Amino acid sequence: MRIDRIHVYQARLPVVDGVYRMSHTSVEALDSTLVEVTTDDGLSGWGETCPIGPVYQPHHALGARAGLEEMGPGLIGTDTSSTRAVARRMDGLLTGHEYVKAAVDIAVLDVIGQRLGVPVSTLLGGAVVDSVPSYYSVTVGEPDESARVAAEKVRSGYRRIQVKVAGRDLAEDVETVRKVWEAIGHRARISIDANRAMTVAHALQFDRLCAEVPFVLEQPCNTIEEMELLRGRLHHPVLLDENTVDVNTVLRAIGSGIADGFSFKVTRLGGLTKAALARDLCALRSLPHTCDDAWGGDVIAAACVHLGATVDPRLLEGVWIAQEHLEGHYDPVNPVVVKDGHIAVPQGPGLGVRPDADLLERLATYGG
Ligand code: 0XW
Ligand code: MG
Repeated sequence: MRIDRIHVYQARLPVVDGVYRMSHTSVEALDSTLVEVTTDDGLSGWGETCPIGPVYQPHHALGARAGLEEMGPGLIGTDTSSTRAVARRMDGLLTGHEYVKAAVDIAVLDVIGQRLGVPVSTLLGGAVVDSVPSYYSVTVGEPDESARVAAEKVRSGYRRIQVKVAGRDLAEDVETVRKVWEAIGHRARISIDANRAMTVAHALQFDRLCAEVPFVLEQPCNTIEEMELLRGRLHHPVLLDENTVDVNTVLRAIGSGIADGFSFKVTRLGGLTKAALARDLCALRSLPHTCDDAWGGDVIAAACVHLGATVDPRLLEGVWIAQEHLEGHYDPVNPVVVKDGHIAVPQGPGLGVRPDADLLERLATYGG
């Protein structure tokens, strides 16, 4: 039951449907890091961490690999019967860098699930659904085009549309929001995501100019202090995304009431074990949230879906995965896909997906 080897792999993931534009940064290809943790009882489990470039949040692909290099040798011999014990071991080897530790946490849960013959969702408290709603993210674009894409995605089954704004003229953002609303109306819920690019003054103006459109405003400003300044001054509910840098910050945000919900990233919070804690804190205050990650393939997608399946459906804003922007799968046999705006919870023990290692580039091995 002890870790005897850790393999680190890289996957290059081009964005197949064009550039994915956000207020601060655009991405054309992603660099994903996968870990395969093998144990001395003959099992192996997979984890993944894929920052969406080096600018979205203080995570980057090279940092993920450096963190694994720092911890890898010291993790050999660690007992995998408890994710909390593995977390303590990782904290003894490297402070912080939750997005790196997340990949190991997910891989260890995959191992435990296989050992016990249960899906990861069972280890996280138990699935309450067998498929989770996803949402579509419309990148920063020209107003008519954003409205066209939003309408098309609603027709295909999505019941939540996220629209990226900011980093350009306020007037164009306002026009985009109005056109999306005209195009989809109440057929889907709308999130407007500024990805940290608005000043407080800009967010207040934007909020007033779009007062007639029902949406949640996601991470308008850069810092949590700026977000605090918005409290009580907006027509629209507010979600925190990039500011939720760890579970402690989520706890603080819930305690101070600065957000009406969250856009969680599993790797940013430190993996599934910690994201499940954030889920439970949200449940105590009836706060809605997503179960996403920044980017990545089947492994992180499966992890997000397992977590999403354990959330009270009333509080689940959706599970975003990158699949619609990717070509191919690490696991061509049991790929994680969005169908009619929903994602089936993977069956089988552990994560329920198994990458074909031949499709990945092996970068390093620790142990053995
Ligand atoms: C829609 N996402 C989950 C995908 C990109 O990583 C950005 C992100 C977000 O909500 O900011
Ligand atoms: Mg966001």
